[in-house]
Amino acid sequence: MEKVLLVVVTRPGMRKYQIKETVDEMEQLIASSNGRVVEAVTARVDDPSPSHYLRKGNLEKISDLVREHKPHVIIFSIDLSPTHMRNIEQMMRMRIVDRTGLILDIFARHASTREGKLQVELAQLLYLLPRLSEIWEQFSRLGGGIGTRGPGEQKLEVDRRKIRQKIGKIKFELENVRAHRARIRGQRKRNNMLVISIVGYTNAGKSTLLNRLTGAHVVTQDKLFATLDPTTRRLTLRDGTNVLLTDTVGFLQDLPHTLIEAFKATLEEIKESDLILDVCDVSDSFLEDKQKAVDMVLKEIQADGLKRIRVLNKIDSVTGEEARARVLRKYDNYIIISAKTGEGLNALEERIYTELVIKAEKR
Ligand SMILES: Nc1nc2c(ncn2[C@@H]2O[C@H](COP(=O)(O)OP(=O)(O)OP(=O)(O)O)[C@@H](O)[C@H]2O)c(=O)[nH]1
Ligand SMILES: [Mg+2]
Repeated sequence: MEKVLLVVVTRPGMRKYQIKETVDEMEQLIASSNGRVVEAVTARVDDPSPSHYLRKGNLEKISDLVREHKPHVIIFSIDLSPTHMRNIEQMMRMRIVDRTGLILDIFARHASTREGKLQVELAQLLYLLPRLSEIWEQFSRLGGGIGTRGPGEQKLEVDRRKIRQKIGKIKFELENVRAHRARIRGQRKRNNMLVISIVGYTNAGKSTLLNRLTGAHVVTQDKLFATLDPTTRRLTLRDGTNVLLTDTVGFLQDLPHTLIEAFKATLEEIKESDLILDVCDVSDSFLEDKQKAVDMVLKEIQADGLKRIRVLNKIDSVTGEEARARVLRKYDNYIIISAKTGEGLNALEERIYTELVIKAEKR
C-alpha cells in the first residue's frame, strides 16, 4: 500500500459539507487505488499562482507534512496543469497525481476485458496528449538558447504524432466494438427483446442487484469502479416475458471527459435501453449530490429522456422504526430495496413488469 498525502483544494465560497464530501470521495478513490491516506490537508486557493497554483503558505504546509509523513505520493483533489504539476513535483521532490490521474489509475487496475483495457488506454492517451505539448513548450522556453528549440519541437511533433496514431488505432478497434454492439442491439430489437440498464453512482450496489435478480456472478466490492465492463443477463418476468438486464460502469461527480469519451461504446448501450433502473445508496450522506451527478451524466449521454425507475438501495443499513419511516416518507417515489437481503425485490420486479409489459399493452 502506498502512503498518500491528500491535498484537497478548496475554493472561496465552498461550504463545509462540500469540503467533507470531497475529502470523503477522494479517500474512497485513493482506497480503491490501494493507497492509504496518511493525512488529508485542505488548501484554500482564492487566487491561483501561475507557477504552482497554490500559494506559498500552503506549499510550506504541504512540504512540512511531506517531511513528517514521508508519503510515496501527493494526490490533489483537482486537476492540475502539467506546468503546475511539474513545479510542485520539483519543489516537493515527490510524485504528484491529480484527480483525473487517480481515476485513470483505478480504471487501469480494474479493466479486465480487452475492450475495457482498450478504453482505459484511450482515456490515458487523451489525458496525455494536451499535457505533452505543455511539457515540451516549457522545456523549449527554459532551454531557450541556440539548438534546443528545433530538436525539442521536432521531438514533440514525433511524440504527438505517435500518440495520435495510437489514438486513431484504438478508436478504430473500438469502432468495431461499437458496430458489433449495434448489430446485437438490432437483433434484439428484431426479436422484440426488451433491454434494461442498471445505472447509478459508483458503489451504489448495481452489480449486487444484477447478481440478486439474475444469479449472475459479477464481482462486487466496497471499492469505486469495481465494474468497468458491462454484463448482461436474462431476467424472466412473472408472465414469462424475458428481458435483458445490463450492469455497467458507475458514474462519478465530474467524471473526467476523457473517460466519457473513451467509454462511449459502453455508455451508448444505456441510451438504447427500454428502461433504466437508477440505483442509489440510502446510507450515503451525500446522496442528493450524487443523484444530481447521475442526472448530469445521463443527460450528457442523452439518456435522460428514457423511462426510469428510481431505486433506493441498502435499506438494510437504516435501523430503527422511526428512521425507516422517515426514509419511506422522503423517498415515496422510489422503490426501496436491499440488494443484499433481497427486501423489496418483488416490488421492483412488479414495477418493471408494469413499466415494460402492462403500460406497453395499453399503448
Ligand atoms: N448493506 C448493504 N450493502 C450493499 C447492498 N448492496 C450492495 N452493497 C455493498 O455495497 C458495495 C458496492 O456494491 P457493488 O454491487 O459492487 O456496487 P456497484 O454499484 O456495482 O459499484 P461499482 O461497480 O464499483 O460502480 C459492496 O460492498 C456491496 O456488498 C445492500 O443492499 N446493503
Ligand atoms: Mg459494479
